[in-house]
Amino acid sequence: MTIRSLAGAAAATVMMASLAACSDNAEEPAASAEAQGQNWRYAHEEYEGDVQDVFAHKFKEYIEDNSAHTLQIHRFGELGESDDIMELTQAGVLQFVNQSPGFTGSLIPEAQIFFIPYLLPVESEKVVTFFEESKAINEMFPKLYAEQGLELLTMYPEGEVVITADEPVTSPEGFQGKNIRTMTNPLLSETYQAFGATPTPLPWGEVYGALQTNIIQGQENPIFWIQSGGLYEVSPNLIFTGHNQFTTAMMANQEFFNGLSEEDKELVRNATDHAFEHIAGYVPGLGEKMLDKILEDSDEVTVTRLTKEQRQAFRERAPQVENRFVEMTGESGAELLEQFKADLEAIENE
Ligand code: 6CS
Repeated sequence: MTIRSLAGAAAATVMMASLAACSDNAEEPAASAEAQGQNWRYAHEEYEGDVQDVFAHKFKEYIEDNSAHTLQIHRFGELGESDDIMELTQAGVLQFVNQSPGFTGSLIPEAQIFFIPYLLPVESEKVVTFFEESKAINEMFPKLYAEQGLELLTMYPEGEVVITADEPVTSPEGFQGKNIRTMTNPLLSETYQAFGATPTPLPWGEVYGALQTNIIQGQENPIFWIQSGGLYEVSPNLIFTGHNQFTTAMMANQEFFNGLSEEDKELVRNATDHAFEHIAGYVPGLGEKMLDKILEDSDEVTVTRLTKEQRQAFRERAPQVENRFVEMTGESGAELLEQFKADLEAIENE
């Protein structure tokens, strides 16, 4: 553990104790608490104005405009890393959490389905329809999250995933010998191994420093995050491989959710729909806008869009990752994958 992550963990522990002390009002009689409104806590993984923050504020807006409840939003770093905010939610200290499957994959192996390359389309509009209509997302995933004490409220896209590296890479051979940072789930490591690189799982807080000190030579993320986190400053070669969409998920502590009145459950579901609809219009085109900002800001940045032939060399390596997904998740993963593909086909045919 680095000094930085130790400090983060210590801060999260202190925060956890003080949040637990603040949640004493949970013992108030339900009727009076509801009339007065409760203060709910919601943590996400990003910075001010980023996609998860926009989602959280739309959710808050709906809750506060339509009830006496208030919502306190905690951004990245306030309560530690992504794993810390998940732990706090499972412990009931936080009521809501936005955690990406990139980190949930170690808790719910099936969530790694989002890391089979070339499975999800990269076009935002298509992907939004997929998240709205998919049975795998809306019917199968909630059961898997429930097994971990979580009420899955929604999953939504954040944009096409782009690789950044220390040089413009156009083939799996070009990734040889490069440590590419991945979020901490085993299947994403399989993807980068298949792509010719040396996968290096790291929590978010360590990525910028690891690029700056050349411990890693690249990473993957949507463009808005490459801009907002300043990753282009330390990893200036942007490579569009078309291999994925960044997916994230928003959920509640299930015990908390089940204890809500029917009216409040409806409020939470409506607030989720309100936020999702906003994001559905916000994310398409965001990558292009943020790319313009990056290019305005830096003379060093290069943009490589792989040709169809160049992509094919990466695409050919996807089946081995898919096979590993099924090996890791067994029957449950195989059923999910079948439904996922059927849902995608239905969107293609619309
Ligand atoms: O790469 C990461 O770890 C982060 N990427 C995004 C787009 N959101 C949160 C996550 O922690």
